Amino acid sequence: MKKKWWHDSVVYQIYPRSFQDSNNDGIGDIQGIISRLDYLKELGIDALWLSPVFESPNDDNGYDISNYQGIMAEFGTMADMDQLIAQCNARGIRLIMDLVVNHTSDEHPWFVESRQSQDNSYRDYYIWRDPVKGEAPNDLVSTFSGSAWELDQGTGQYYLHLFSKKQPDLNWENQQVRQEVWDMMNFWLEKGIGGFRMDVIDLIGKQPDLEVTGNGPKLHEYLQEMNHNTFGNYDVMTVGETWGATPEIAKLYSDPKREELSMVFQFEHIGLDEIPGKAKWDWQALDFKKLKQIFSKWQTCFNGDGWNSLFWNNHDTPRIISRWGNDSPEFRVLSGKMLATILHMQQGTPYIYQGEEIGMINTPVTEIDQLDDIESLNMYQERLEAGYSKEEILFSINKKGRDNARRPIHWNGQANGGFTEGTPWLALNPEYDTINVANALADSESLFYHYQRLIALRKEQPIVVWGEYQELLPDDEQLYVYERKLAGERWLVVANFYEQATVFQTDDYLATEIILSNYPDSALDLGNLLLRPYEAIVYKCK
Ligand code: TEU
Ligand code: CA
Repeated sequence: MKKKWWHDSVVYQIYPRSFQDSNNDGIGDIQGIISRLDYLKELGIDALWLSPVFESPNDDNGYDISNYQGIMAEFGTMADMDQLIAQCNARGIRLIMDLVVNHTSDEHPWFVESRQSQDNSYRDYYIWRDPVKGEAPNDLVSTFSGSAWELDQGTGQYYLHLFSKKQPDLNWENQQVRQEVWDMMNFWLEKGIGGFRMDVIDLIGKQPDLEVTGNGPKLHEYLQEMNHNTFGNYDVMTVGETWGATPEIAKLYSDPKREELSMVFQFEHIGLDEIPGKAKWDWQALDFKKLKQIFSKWQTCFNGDGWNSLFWNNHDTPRIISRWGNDSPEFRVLSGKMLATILHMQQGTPYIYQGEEIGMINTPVTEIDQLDDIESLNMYQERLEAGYSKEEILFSINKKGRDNARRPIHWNGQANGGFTEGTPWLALNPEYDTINVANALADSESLFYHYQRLIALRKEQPIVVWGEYQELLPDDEQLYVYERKLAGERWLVVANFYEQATVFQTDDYLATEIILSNYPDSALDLGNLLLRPYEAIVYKCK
């Protein structure tokens, strides 16, 4: 596989609304991000994935775009954006933009035109269907509750929206739509960005009349056309958000010979605490052995014909320490270091979501008006109407709601955690006085420096990027153990995923050095190793 810059890179995701406010309107913005680039440089990341900053009515906080070549006024101006790109590139940090082209906002001029009349020249930019027996054309449903079809009274037809009613799906079968997307992508590539994260890109091949949404028949044809008309002419990185990806499907996206994307986000591990066949809200405890199986499957499926992304968190998921670690004061950092170690020692491009590096945790709510996210608000109404109790619904939202990820970042222990001197658009997690960047930078044992070390190891040690992976003890209920091997060098990652102490022993490996641990005094003897709560150690072995 030809080496690319993103093979040994680490990407940091920023949700701009919640990162840093610079003008005290309580909303994060681009100048705020610029003011924090040196912090990100100190962490050691190589690329920044920026969630959407384009003009948007914010029905879905920027994932409903009304102008792809304009910057949302709350976030700043195009001059600010040009400055951010220049400031990133000056630091050797590539800027990855969020490409949201499965749908636009209903306030995008294309849709405003399209809904004017059935013979409007933009009509076919979107997916319009006649009512069937006076009802929606079929049973497709929206991720944000309810039917995926909305009746437009003006022209008497339904339009498709797999997300909110204000996010009409684009019609990718229309070559004019594809050309508009290529032109927009090239506008941003010519500005010197480092690539794209592609929002729900698995949906652009949809066949709505057949109720096919993900992995449609023309999906890869469109992606190859996109590659050849835009980013394929640049040394940039592309990552597709593909909820239904299996290893075989991931190879279709990321095999370099196919000239599509660099890699995809697969979500098999992310669904493990959901009751199979039910919604994300129907929670069950994590099946740890399944988590290991999924990691090992993805670590061993590519042989130069694809590439992994590695992530625990993003702006759609609850905070990983609360979800699968332990967010008590005693174990928050320890379990955070364990989770970071077992992910970052794997092969692939790791993604760190803002605040993950300082161990931010979930923010439980007691009332629905403490939330902002349309997905949670719509689900709340839908489940109330379906007879769920308020307690049941809030339990689900506190476990899995997206606002858990969107609380403003804690920079210090001052008012509003130094995020703003105004009123934050969304209340902060109350623990910002202890969990914050200033405290993390002042503490050599903080989670921040553990992430910094993991990022540095990926740069310094080819075994982390290219080493062969092999799992040990797959049936163990609490240990995750795997080997990385390259050119005679062998590393062993040994992690206790839980609070209960346990023992690991092997005579197949002789540890010669501890590369990294979340305890200052981990033992070297693998003949009879006691692992304390969440103890995670990386050994160099003979
Ligand atoms: O998310 C795709 C998506 O389906 C998620 O919304 C997911 O289903 C849900 O959050 C369960 O966790 C992408 C963006 O990441 C998300 O923020 C947008 O809301 C969505 O697409 C629509 O653009
Ligand atoms: Ca602001």
